[in-house]
Amino acid sequence: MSGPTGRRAIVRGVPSTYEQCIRTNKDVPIDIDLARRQHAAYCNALRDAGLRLVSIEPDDRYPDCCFVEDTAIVVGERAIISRMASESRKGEIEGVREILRLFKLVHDVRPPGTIDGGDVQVIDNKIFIGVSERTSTEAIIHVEELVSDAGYEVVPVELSGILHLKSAVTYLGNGCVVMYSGHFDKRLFAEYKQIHVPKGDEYAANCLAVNGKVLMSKGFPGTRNLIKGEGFDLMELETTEFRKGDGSLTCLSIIL
Ligand code: CIR
Repeated sequence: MSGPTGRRAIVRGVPSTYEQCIRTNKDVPIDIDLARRQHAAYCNALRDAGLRLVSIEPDDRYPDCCFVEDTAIVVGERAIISRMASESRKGEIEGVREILRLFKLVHDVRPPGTIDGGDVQVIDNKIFIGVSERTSTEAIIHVEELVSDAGYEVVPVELSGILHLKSAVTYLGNGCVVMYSGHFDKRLFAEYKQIHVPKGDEYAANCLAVNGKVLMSKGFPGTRNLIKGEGFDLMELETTEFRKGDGSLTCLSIIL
């Protein structure tokens, strides 16, 4: 099996202000204790996948801070700190920068570009980046400048009607992506085997693959069977409280 690998995962716990995070449906109550238990189970799954965890304390000033993926993009030996478009999330990067400096060569996205890590899907030497409400073409051009000398090719993906690229497509390894179409040009992923999630399972397209394991959200048997059918070693996790915050599995970590 060949696929994404990592030694460490940066994670950030659930702040007590989490219910005030940016979300589509503000009327649904969030159970913070349950969110914390789901986060703890996620951390255990990452450990089971062989990752050493680097935990950052949650910061109540930033209700979205558990969605640490958005704060940085890690490509090889470089870490690119996001310039986040969301005003309430901008301060999240400081705690993450300190940690990344210990392990990577750190760069900042230059203004006026904006980017969220959730828009970035690395597959081998290709970096697919969603052009979204959060991620601009200026930022994509800058990322390209920073990584092209290391042999990476950047592929912009125009998005419509979804938050992030990885809300709709993620890489599983072995040349397989899982996705739901309709929000981007799926021909950009023509070289990969495409697993299309059944209708109603859109949320399940966000899977986290690392070190030969695939973490997926519980409650989507159709998608689970399709992924299992390709021979992947699956771990299913409850993510109900993160879904209410418009987040999912990849959003909760940065893999190094
Ligand atoms: C936000 O809207 O920024 C958060 N409530 C959700 C971020 C999810 N992150 C991700 O998909 N990478």
